[in-house]
Amino acid sequence: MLIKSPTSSDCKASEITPERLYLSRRSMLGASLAGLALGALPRAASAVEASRYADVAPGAAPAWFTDKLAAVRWQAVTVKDEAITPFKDATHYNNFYEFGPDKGDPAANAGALKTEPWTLVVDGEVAKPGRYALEDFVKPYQLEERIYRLRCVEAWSMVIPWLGFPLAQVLKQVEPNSKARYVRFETLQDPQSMPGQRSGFALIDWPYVEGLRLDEAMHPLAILAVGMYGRELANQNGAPLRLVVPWKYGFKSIKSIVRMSLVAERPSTTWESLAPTEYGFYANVNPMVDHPRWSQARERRLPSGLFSPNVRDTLMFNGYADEVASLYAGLDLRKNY
Ligand SMILES: Nc1nc2c(c(=O)[nH]1)N[C@H]1C(S)=C(S)[C@@H](COP(=O)(O)O)O[C@H]1N2
Ligand SMILES: [Mo]
Repeated sequence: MLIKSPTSSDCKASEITPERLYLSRRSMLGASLAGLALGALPRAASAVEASRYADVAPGAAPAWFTDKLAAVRWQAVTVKDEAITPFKDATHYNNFYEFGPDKGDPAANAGALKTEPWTLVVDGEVAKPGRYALEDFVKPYQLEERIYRLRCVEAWSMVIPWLGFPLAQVLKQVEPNSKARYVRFETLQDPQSMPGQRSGFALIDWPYVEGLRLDEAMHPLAILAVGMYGRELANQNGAPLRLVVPWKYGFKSIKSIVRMSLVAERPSTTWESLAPTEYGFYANVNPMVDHPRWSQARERRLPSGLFSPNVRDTLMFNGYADEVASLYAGLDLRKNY
């Protein structure tokens, strides 16, 4: 398939999937259709844009998740005057290359991902490294609902109500030492359940890796999410644990994390190492710095169709400039894209 380049001032080329340019297209073997992995829907959520929260009944959630739901801080952070993206769009228009290159592939294939049991390793330059069962890892933290914009580098966006807790709380707990300057995150590697990790997509050096500077990781807006729309994360959205960094392009928000390492050197990350002139380590949302092949000035807010386009201006740091701009004082954002 040819990848079209959009003209600079609109986002009409809704078919562009630029991150895929580096991947060969092969038909998916072993793809299986499966339902969503969903948790219990809390009553509290029904007061908030109820119709957009879910259009399918939740499945049975594990006990640890149901317990956590009882004490959620709803709408701890919200987006004013911007509608939440319908659940259906947020769970059926995804990038999760482990499950295939097309937007519908994650929903179709991620049912095979086994999220229970799940083990998370925290290691590297910390006083308290650990290997946790997921339910033990999340035990100390209160879940907050964070309604954030998500802006993909491909110029589409959503507004998603996540359930998670600040990454900073975890970092404080594990006590980074004086050598720790970055956090490196790694996604599960399991070619058995992840068809994208089998031979057809050899260009990505699995597992998917992302990273943040330690001060970015400590920022209160950076969260680890275990849920969305008042329920468990759907597999295609990165169950059972993912990063959400709302002021950065979506590819920084790594899914289905199995390892977090505090490191001294800036980690080599998946998209940056595939195409360093197109995808930087920082990847801060910036309408003034275009991608080499398209403008970043505007975005398509989902749902957005050919006949009902929903295009809006992209905001500096995705609308979180007041909160995060100081992290980048003195940094040339044109060079450090
Ligand atoms: N492991 C992994 N994490 C990933 C990706 C991926 O392919 N693999 N895609 C990223 C990209 S490009 C985006 S835009 C977001 C999409 O998150 P969503 O599907 O929950 O909206 O996930 C990010 N996290
Ligand atoms: Mo993305």
